[in-house]
Amino acid sequence: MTNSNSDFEKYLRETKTIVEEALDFSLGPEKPDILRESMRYSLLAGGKRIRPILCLASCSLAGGDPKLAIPTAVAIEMIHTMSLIHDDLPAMDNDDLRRGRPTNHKVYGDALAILSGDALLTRAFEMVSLRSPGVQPERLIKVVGELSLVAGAPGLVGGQVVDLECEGKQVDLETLEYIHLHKTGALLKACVRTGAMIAGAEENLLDSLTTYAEGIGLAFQIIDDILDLTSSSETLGKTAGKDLLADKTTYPKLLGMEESKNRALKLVENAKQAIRPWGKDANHLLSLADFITNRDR
Ligand code: GRG
Repeated sequence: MTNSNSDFEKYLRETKTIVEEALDFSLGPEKPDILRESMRYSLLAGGKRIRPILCLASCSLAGGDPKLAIPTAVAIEMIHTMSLIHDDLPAMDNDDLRRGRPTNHKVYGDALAILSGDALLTRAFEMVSLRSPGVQPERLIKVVGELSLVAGAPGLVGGQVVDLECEGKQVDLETLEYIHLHKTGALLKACVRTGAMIAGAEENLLDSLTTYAEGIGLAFQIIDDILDLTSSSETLGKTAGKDLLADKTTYPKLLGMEESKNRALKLVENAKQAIRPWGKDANHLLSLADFITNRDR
């Protein structure tokens, strides 16, 4: 038996509330005040919170208490928010709108935006290593290791560099997938792997979650490319139509709209297949995979 829609919507709503409260609580002692304000401006700006929810759902699937994974879920949202702040900077993607409001550097200036991103990134590691009561230190070390790989050259930074290098060039499908598996997929993979690590998951589950995350990661990005073409800035909360303006290579550009949609559906189906052996314990992750392809923002 899979989740009914209303069960899943309830789960999503309740888990999002838990995440929002934990995020609000996570930033306190930062000084000076302007730094705290800038960090909070971006961290508490809304967003779907899909990454922390994936982390908590994965901890549950692995038989853990999701409460113990909350600091890790917060850490992941901090890393994600940092990457959005830096991505929006004039030296990167140069955007004015994020999560329905002016980007961090538009409000606080480039220097503070860079520093707030830096502070969120380091705070993320503090959340896991110093603010995760009740979790065995060996598990926390694994989580720190996973997050450090994902944030650095083997993950977000590496993907971003290849993306910047490809600007204005023709890009083939293999390079496009390299960029997205690193820029977007790596952090999604860390969400489910770290959630399971907090629960002390065995390698076979971590492997299946990795396969699941690689599928939803690429599907997530295909849908992102489609929404950039078909949705409005108002709905997305970020500038729509940017890929076309910047002449970026996207899935719809390389494969066409129909083929892109089919590819996303196939990727999500494969992703779901990887975790089906965990039966009804996998229900939330199965529904989250569908949520990624059905989303409108
Ligand atoms: C400095 C360690 C370090 C890394 C920064 C800037 C950068 C390297 C990487 C860019 C990563 C990036 C912005 C990828 C795009 C990922 C993506 C699809 C974001 C949108 O995610 P949603 O739709 O956004 O989940 P919300 O707002 O809902 O959270």
